[in-house]
Amino acid sequence: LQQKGCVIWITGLSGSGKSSVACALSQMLYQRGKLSYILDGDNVRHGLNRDLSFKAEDRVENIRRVGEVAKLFADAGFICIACLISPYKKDRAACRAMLPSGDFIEVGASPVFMDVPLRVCEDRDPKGLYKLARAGKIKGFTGIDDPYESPLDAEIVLQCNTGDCSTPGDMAGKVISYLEEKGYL
Ligand code: GGZ
Repeated sequence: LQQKGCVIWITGLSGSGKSSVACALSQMLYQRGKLSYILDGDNVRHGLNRDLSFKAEDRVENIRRVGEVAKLFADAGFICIACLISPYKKDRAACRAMLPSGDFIEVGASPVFMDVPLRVCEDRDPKGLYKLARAGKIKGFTGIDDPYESPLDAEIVLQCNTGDCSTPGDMAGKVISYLEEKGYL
């Protein structure tokens, strides 16, 4: 196997498009004959992390575990794509610190300015969760009554400030270019 592993960590609000970009990216890597694996918060929470809630300390543990698993995949030579809201800077930094420098690539899937992305995500509301959160039926929802700390140190920022966003494929293409530039592809 001639492949150098790394972790692509996609952070952003619910509905920001993390999973769609991860899927498009994984397909592009497959077409290039590269092994990748997606660790999606939403899926991992059904198995490995099903004991965890959305309160702050459980989010911390959720991110720590996924960081550790992502590291194992990277060690095995995979391009591991982790997509979690991962709202706290400190936890993303801890995951970054688990890997050799350069092997943790943080992708800000939502724009830097909080008020705009929230509106875009809320407009999309693919699962109706924002509506429930606004109605007080989900407590502690990221962006509504729980914080999201935008990354200031992201290697790649995929911006989507308006309803007229690039496609997940275009965004994934930017990640591919970055991986090429850095010698992972
Ligand atoms: C945020 C929540 C919450 C709360 C349920 N806050 O868009 P989705 O639905 O499919 O993805 C979200 C997912 C977030 O899980 P993560 O593991 O990525 O979160 S974290 O990194 O913060 O641990 C959302 C759904 O779970 N969801 N309740 N209160 N998102």
